[in-house]
Amino acid sequence: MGSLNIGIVAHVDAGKTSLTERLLHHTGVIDQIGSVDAGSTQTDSMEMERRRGITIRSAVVSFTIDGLRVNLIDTPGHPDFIAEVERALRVLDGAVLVVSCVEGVQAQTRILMRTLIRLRIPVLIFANKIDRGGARHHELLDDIGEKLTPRRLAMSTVTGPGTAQARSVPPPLSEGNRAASVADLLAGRSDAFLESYLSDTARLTETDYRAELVRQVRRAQVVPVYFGSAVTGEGVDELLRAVREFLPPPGGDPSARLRASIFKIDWAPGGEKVAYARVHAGRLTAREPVDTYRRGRTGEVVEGHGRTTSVRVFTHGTTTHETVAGPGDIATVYGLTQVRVGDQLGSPEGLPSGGYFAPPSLETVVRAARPDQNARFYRCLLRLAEEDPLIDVRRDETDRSISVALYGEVQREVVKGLMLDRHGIEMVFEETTTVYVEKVEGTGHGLEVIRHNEFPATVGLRIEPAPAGTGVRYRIAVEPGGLPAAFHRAIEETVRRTLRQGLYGWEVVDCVVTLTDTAYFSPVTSAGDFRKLTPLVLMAALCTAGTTVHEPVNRFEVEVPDDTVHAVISRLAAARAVVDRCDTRGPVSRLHGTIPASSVHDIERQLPGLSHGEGVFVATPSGHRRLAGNPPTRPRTDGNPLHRREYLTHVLGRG
Ligand SMILES: Nc1nc2c(ncn2[C@@H]2O[C@H](COP(=O)(O)OP(=O)(O)OP(=O)(O)O)[C@@H](O)[C@H]2O)c(=O)[nH]1
Ligand SMILES: [Mg+2]
Repeated sequence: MGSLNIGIVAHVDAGKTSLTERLLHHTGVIDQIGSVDAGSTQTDSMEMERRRGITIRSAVVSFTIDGLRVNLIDTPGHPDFIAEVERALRVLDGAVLVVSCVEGVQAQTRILMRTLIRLRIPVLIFANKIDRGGARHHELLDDIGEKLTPRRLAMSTVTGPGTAQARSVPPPLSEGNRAASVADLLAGRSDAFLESYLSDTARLTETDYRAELVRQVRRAQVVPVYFGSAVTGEGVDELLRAVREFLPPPGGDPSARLRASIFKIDWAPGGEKVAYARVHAGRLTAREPVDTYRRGRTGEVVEGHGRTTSVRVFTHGTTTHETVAGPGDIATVYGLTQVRVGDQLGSPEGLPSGGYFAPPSLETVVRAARPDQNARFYRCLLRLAEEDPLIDVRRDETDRSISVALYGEVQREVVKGLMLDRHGIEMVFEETTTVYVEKVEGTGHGLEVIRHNEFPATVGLRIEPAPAGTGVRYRIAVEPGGLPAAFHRAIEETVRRTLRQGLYGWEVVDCVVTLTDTAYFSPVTSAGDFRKLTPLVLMAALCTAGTTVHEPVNRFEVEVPDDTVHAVISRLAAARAVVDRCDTRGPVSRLHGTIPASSVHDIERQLPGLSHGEGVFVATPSGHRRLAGNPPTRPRTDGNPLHRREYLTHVLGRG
């Protein structure tokens, strides 16, 4: 039996976990519907999730619709856990995006939709909470059309919105006035459909409309919108039918080389590591050796080896059974003690090289409250990083201080809670610093020629700026055959590693580095010579190009009562936020703008006091902006003297 893997994604509190519970009930997996508020759902199973009533880690459950097994991943909505969503997105065949009919399209929803569109993942929208006071129907459709995608199609109308009796009614596609607007939408992406529509409208049947709609949804060209309620169950059967009909069942060749990605790490009650893998191709079997692949810190592929002891696939809810996992399956894999989230099994092909969302922008020095626990504390943090690599645990070379990168306050509390619950370690957070980045200002060249430097090698590099969000791109402008592949690899890896710390100690992003000159002596020169020479050349190039320091910023939306809007605006201005839009709807105003990531927490803390406790503030990472004034230097570096400006200026004499 093949499986379909779907994810439920949305802004925090939109109702993802409640909807998951409903889907499990409607497909006969559970008899009793659990509730988020009572901490009794299938997918919010971590102690801390139940306590807080929010989802922290993605969870997998499965059910069957008409003979098709569906694995469903319930994801967290809080922006601090966006990395969890990203991991899920890498293994999905389709997504259900939940939007609340009461709150409307929220900031996080927009970011998620943008990413789903970019990844061409087919999407169904579930417009939830039609039973709740203030639920809107037509306005929400307009909102979705304006903020998420103009290519959306309402699959139901609502009667009695905002009451427990609210019903969602699916009208046919091909009848009355609706036929023309549906045809108009579909014809926009299909000349064949346009032609049949224009030549003989009357001959097109409901089946023709549906078949074309299925094609376009599967190609991520149209997004159907279903109205309903995760609490009353209204619209849930219709959504299940849509999952079966509109989302593409996965393909994949079972006889091909194994390729599977690990998107979640968990621990069995006995402490054994459990890796959740989605198989893309080939077969994953118990008691077999497997090769593992991951990206190292500098983007290089790191290979490892392990042996599975057990492979289980989901059958019913959260239960699994031992079997061979094939393409499309999500399996829990035991025995691979070295793997972590983001690794691939079997093949390095398609190994991701960058994230879909911005990485954390705050870095905090941490320690165990009891100094005698510090060594164990570091090991436990590394173990946590296997589940969540973006926390990026680092230990400073010189003062041995440990730091972690975090998205925000809620994640910080969760990390603290996990350390205490799992390992009995009380964790102390010291100063939090912003993680800045450096961008290249102009074009710079560096060249060290063989016989004129202390290594038997020539390296020439050019560095130049590139558009925001493109990371570090590396190009070769020399005859590739002129240098052994191992030397090329050594140069590229060293370029990437060197750029982790620029002239001010921050990571250098958005640039293109081009290899312009090479030479070596055979058989004297080694890859090690290139590894030692490359940083000198690159840092010299960087010095001539110059860099500027940029701070991470968030897009924010804040909703406040009208009479408090002036106070809120002036507080935002003091926090160096830039407000670029202000909409007033009834008694509330909604402000939109950009704010330094470092100010987000202060605003969150101050808002209740400024807005009679009624303000709602949502911020999501959104790139960087140039810092005015004197650029700050990174306080903790990896100890490499090349990363200190003084060294470059005085020792190399090239600053
Ligand atoms: N009235 C009503 N309340 C709902 C509905 N769906 C969810 N809720 C309530 O909304 C709150 C949030 O629901 P969750 O299911 O935890 O939302 P979530 O999207 O999983 O939240 P996170 O995982 O933390 O992002 C809970 O109090 C639910 O009871 C609905 O259809 N109608
Ligand atoms: Mg949830």
